[in-house]
Amino acid sequence: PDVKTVSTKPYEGQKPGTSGLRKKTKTFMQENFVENFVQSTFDALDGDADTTGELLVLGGDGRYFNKDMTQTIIRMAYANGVAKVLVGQHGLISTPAVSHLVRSKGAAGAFILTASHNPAGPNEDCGIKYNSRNGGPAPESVTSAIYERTKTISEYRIADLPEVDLAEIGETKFGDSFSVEVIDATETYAQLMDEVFDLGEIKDFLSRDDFVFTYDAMHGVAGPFAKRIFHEELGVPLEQLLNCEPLEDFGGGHPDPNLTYAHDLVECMGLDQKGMPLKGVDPESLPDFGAAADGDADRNMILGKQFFVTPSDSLAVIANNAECIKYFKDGLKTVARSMPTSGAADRVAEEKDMKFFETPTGWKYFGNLMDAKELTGGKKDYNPVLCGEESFGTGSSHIREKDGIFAVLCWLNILAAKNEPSAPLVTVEDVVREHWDTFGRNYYTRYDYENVDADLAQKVMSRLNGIIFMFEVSNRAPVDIGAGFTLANCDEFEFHDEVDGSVSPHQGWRFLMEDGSRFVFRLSGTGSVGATIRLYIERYSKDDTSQETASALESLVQLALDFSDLHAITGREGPTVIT
Ligand code: VG1
Ligand code: CO
Repeated sequence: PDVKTVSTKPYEGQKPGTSGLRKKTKTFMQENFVENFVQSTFDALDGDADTTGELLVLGGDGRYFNKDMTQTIIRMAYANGVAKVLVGQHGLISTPAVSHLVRSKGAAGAFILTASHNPAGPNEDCGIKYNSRNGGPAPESVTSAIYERTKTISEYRIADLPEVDLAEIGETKFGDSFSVEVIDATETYAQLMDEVFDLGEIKDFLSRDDFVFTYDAMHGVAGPFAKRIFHEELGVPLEQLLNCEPLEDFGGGHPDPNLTYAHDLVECMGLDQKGMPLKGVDPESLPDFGAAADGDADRNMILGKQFFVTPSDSLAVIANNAECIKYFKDGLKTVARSMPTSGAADRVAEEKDMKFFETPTGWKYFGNLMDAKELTGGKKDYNPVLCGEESFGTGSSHIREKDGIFAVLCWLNILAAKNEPSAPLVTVEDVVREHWDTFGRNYYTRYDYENVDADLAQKVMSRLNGIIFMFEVSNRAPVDIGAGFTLANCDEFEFHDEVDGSVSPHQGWRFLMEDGSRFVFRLSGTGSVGATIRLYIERYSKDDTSQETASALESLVQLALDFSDLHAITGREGPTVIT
């Protein structure tokens, strides 16, 4: 096939955010927009990251415009000297499965076509993310190099390849030195899950007649993976697996597994959108376990019968019960969470003498820990790491991305271990309440203010900077700020990576109280329009663990709003979404 060089002009704003480049689909559909970003990526990858003569993995969440981007990237991969592209059937591969394929097939890297939890379609979002040789999101050094390149790009290379039939499994050669193989990605992922979990034990547990499991794939890429694992491997009837047909617009939905956007599942589990039990439903008629995924299947939401598990609690419970899971059977020794995630896991780590790390938001920071020799002690035996984020992300060192189905299997495995065949069912709620009884409870909520005018968001942040400055000049003396809270510390979170020495400043404004309560503000790095302000609120109680979250946090929320003057500055009356 002929390779041609096409001249182009830079687009502004091709800066990868928390998890790749995300923009409106219409922006992606502009002439050369995708080509510019892909060529800039190939250009930026040098040294060990160079893809020449190597294997590249290519997959996505099945959203609108992905098929076109898939063909474009294949043609550009050829033109840039890649030896082979491994692509998912219909272009579909979940983010965790891409991560595993890169690692297990020895690929140089991967392009993942997803805007994750953002809606899809001509008027919604698209995304491209590059993952490195370790299977994880490219580190900041690489994403910055890509961005720098997008600012000066003047040409890209593309080959005249015929369209690859993405429906047909198999390998097609083009010329002597390039091929494209279309694969069913559920196969290797199912093998991985079989290595990580005792699927037989989970299957036995699922066959109990007093336990009903349901899963909502929200029309994202999780569907085929859910069918493969939960139905084929574990025997869950297909009618209990909801929305498992990937659709280009996710059925018009917002594929974000939280109480607001996964409303069908939430209602089916007998909950309202605050995570409180719906009145007037017969609990007997409800499933015992419900879970949902986001568009690219790396997020998870865990629900019991009329019971919502916060992602932060989920991480802590898994950490505390890790030895039930085959992959952690030799003992889990390292736990990490993102900064805004609640401190529930910290208590488990402390109690069980595990190493503990706090990283900025986004999965790329966990990869370094997982690959660090210091953590593995340089030994052959791998020291597994469990990681989590408050944003419905849970995962471990079995791959280098968060993994929605992995989290669900962790829970099922824990329940399998805690239940005796003929004894009454130990439920999700029982497990969490027992956890709170032992460790206390970190009440937690997140308020999102989406699509705020960027200048107004900046005003809020300036105000927060002002408060932090005042605190500094008063020699960081603790201040009584009302409602029984004393401000003990406030700062902008700056991450110093112990592994590679890199520093990531400006990772969120933290206000820490003397009693361990806190509120945190951050600007989202995954939105496609305006600014999204996130407000994270947490309060710990050792003994009082049975309050409603909203009332337990009411005064702290009010303090955070007063501090930031968020509503007056932005003209909002409340958040767009509460999780
Ligand atoms: C959000 C979440 C973050 C997560 C990221 C990618 O980022 O807060 O925890 O890692 O999305 O998740 P931000 O910058 O918008 O807060 V995914 O599943 O969208 O790739
Ligand atoms: Co995602």
